[in-house]
Amino acid sequence: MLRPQESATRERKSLGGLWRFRLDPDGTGRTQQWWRSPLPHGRDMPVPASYNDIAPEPALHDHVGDAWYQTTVRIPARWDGLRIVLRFDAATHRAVVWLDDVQVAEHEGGYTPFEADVTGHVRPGEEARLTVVVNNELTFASIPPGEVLDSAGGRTQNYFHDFFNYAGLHRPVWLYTTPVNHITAIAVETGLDGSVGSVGYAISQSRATDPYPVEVVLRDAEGRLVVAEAGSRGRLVVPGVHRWAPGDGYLYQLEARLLDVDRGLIDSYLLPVGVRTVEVRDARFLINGEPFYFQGFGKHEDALVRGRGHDDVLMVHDFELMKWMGANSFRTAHYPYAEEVLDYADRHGVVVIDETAAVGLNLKMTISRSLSGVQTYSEETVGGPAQRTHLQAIRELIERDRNHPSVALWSIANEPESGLPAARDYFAPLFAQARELDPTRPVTFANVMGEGPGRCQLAELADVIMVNRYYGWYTHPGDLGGAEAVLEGELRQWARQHGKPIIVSEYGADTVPGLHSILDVPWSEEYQVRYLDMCHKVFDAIDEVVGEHIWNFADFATRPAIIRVGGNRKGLFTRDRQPKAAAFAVRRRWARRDG
Ligand code: BDP
Repeated sequence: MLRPQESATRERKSLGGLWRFRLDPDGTGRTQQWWRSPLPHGRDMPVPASYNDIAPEPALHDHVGDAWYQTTVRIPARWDGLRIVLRFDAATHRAVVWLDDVQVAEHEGGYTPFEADVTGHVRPGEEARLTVVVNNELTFASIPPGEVLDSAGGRTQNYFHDFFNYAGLHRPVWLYTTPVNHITAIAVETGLDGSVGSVGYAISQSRATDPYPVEVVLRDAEGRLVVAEAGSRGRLVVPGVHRWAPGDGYLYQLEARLLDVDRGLIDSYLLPVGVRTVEVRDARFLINGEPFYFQGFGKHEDALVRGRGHDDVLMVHDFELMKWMGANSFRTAHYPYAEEVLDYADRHGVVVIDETAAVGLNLKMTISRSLSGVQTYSEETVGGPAQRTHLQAIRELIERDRNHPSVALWSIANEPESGLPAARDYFAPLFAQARELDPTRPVTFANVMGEGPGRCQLAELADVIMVNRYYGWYTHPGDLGGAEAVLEGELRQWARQHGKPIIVSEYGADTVPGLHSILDVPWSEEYQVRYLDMCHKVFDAIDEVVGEHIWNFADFATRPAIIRVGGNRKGLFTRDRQPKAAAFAVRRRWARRDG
């Protein structure tokens, strides 16, 4: 699905702003057909943003169920004769959309876009009522999974992951145009042969029979023509290529053009292209044939007030802080991030591990009474319905992000229970699908503590061993010597058994800024520094370790838990982006590694 853009033949209009909003805890809106008239008792709600923290109301913060959004859209008269599309960059976790009285879209999954051709439902020069119902319930058919419970206090949402279940219209909403005959998809695949680069491309168009001629033009970053070819599939050759590389986000611009001999240009779409290769060879992760060491963070889309709402201001600030730290990469824990984030990573040469929202496929981790003793994988829990949603999530992630040079590795899940044979049955088709959709990138998942090298049934399916480890925090608190021995022993065992590159995708210690101790006292700033030093000493001793992603870039909101004090505090930055002592210590390490 191509993103809306301004080009010679396309226009877009943001629908961001204040929408009318109403919670619907009893689910009456669907039966009473609230989309048919102005939302009764609607209040103002900003889009994009999570709705949860906008007002100081427990009912809003902890809402479980449907929430309704409504706005009025005006269609410019000049759009007459064009194809008009309505697009949501995300609606968490599912949505149904109406224009006036007609349902135009429905989508499952909270972090990937969906759209509807609404040309037949609007009239240029007039306005229409746009209504969306967003539902935030997590069940065993959703990704991530969860269960809705009826408790004395009402309906509550239980889930098996740490971060708070923010919901709403988190990302931009667009109305955009394309010509009636238009380009529908572009896929590129880049290669290198010495100093010669190549850009394989495939362009699809709406007119399948008797298609229009296609022309593809590649320009360099200064806008100079590099090469042009005719045909909907082919390979552009780029002698003396300027590679996309970590720290050097050099982008060419590919223009796909649909042409007609009589009418000239029919449609044009512009796609930034970074020419680079990614490969796993033996125990190395190679970018452009050279070993790459991941240093950076697991992150979250998380901020005060706006929750998971996308915001360019915070995005640029976070990238600047990562640059200040000397980070060269991050993981989109634990869901696909806004596309603006990947664009930024492309332009700045930051490497991304791109993850689906499949987090918490692990009932061993639950404290829910209704699920104690219940198996993770079964027809009642993580089974066929979850697997179908998960396959769709992987498909939508790869279709959305495959053209981003920053994306180097797909992560199809975080910390699933992986020691059971049933895990292999559940995951084997998912790995197969990811590889079939994108043969150019390695595929992995984040392994959880306790499902180590002797037990894990999925490591064999992964190209890279990616592990989240908390020795010195969840085990061995205050005993960094003991933690070091176990961490080193385990990583060496992974290396011996699999001979694959290892990325430590999470390690960290909760820290309250201002708490100090000379002793090894968990939660103190000094303990976070010493804990990270201990981990780094181990990583540096093991050749197969090709990456370290600290958990987390910044403190973030979680569900209520007695192990959380005002959220998860493992950030090197506080939630309002102030550095803790460890930020300075790690910055010194990463500066040394670079030099
Ligand atoms: C890991 C999870 C991550 C948590 C982290 C923690 O992958 O989402 O936030 O632990 O406990 O298990 O801090």
